[in-house]
Amino acid sequence: MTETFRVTYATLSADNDDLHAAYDEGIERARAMLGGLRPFVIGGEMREGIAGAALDERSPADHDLRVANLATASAEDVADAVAAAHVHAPTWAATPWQDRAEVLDRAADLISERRFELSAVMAMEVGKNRLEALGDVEETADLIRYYGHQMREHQGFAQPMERLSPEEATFDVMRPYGVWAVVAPFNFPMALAIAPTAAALIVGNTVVLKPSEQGALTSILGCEALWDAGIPPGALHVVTGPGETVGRALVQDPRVGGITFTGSYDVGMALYRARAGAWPKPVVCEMGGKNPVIVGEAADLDLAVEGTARSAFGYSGQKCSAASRCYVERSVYGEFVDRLVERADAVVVGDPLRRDVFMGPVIDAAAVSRYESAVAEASQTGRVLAGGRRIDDGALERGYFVAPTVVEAPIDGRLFSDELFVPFVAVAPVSSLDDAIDRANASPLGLTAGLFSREQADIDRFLERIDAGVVYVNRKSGATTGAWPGVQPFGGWKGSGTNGKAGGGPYYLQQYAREQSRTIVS
Ligand code: UN1
Repeated sequence: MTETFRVTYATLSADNDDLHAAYDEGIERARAMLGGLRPFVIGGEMREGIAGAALDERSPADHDLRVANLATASAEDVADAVAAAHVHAPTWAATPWQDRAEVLDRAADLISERRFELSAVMAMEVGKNRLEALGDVEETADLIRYYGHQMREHQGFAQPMERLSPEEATFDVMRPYGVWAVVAPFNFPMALAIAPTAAALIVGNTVVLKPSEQGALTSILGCEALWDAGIPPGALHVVTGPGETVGRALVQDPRVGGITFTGSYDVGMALYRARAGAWPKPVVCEMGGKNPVIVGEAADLDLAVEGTARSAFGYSGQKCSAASRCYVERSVYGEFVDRLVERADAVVVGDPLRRDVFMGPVIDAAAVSRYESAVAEASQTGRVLAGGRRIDDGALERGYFVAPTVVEAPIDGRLFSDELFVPFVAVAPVSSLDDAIDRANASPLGLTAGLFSREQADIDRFLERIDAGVVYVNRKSGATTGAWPGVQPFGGWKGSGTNGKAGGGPYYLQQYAREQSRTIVS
């Protein structure tokens, strides 16, 4: 039954007729939400932004499918959103935390209830397959539930402290910053837009969200669930438009107390460097990944091949957590590579709404050219072993489809160091596990990493030495991808994140509030 079958990123397959029948109905409801003018929302008021500047947003799977005519906010609109959030901040902060948590619990339930239409919209808007889109929606609901659970476990982050004399009463409380800006990416247009928004809200900040223009409809529908659940219109505002104008105006506004940004290393680092206005501002950044898979000679190759393929090609390699480089001990290299190539060739690519499709399109023409230039480089400097071409047969001609690709390339070259964000994995042999770990750690990024080995000594060595925030050993459902709230906290080390604290983990919410120690002498 659909009510009891829950899709997570660890779901390997779901040949569940009820689930797919419910999804098919969700697609019909989703279609009715597409195509129209999509205003942004400030203080509950719909705004159409700059006249004549709406973005004609098309599906990456089919250019003939109009997702939305997306309004573009002006600098004044952004300033209005921040002002409205600023005015409402004291009221929301004064709302008891139990009430805030209750509203957000309700929002999580609404998101779960709407999961089929939300994920169908997402599939059409960003090209994610059925299970991955359902996973994104359910992850959002579970992230929100987890943050509610954290608030309750910490009693709203307020606790009595020791006292130095009998006359003094002392407390430690976590207080919100005021207005929090959330700048979200296209690839998890629910989880990475709505969950940080919920985290900021639950601790008492008001929020201005700027979704990606390539995932905005999904993000706005997520906001609707929050408003419908009872988040006051003054507490949550959403503005749409390009990062260079709308995003920049938002993060530079001095009334914004803190920022969450998920996206590229370059933008995240620029934001982090520029973050301080008159005083330092917290910035919660989750940036890129160049996530390694290490296959040891004692690996179970069934697990290694499946786990690598799922993480390299899941959502067309467009996850910060995607596996994009493989270091394989020489004795098993030939067999591993042959089997990975066979597995890549078997991936079903096509319309992400189809039940049997594993891999949809990449997001846009820029992603196709990144893919093509990586393939060209691999053919010059190494060998393309699987894929390496655009797929444009029949209806796929109307979308950005490329084949899952495995290449052998120079181990010190660009294909082993640059994040490409396409379904492309580079493989190379190594002489030892330590060599593999050294190479894995040489990247300035450190988000996720995977090891396949049945040797306990290898596992211990990997866990002791690897510089990454999310690590997996022998995981068939994803060598480097598929973290779930409350199960695998998700955050990066080094250039992959700013604070060393992870989403869906026990230390996440504290980033959204500042400590106040209170001493009251009687
Ligand atoms: C991202 O791509 O930015 O572990 C996040 C995963 C997902 C998160 C990916 N939960 O694959």
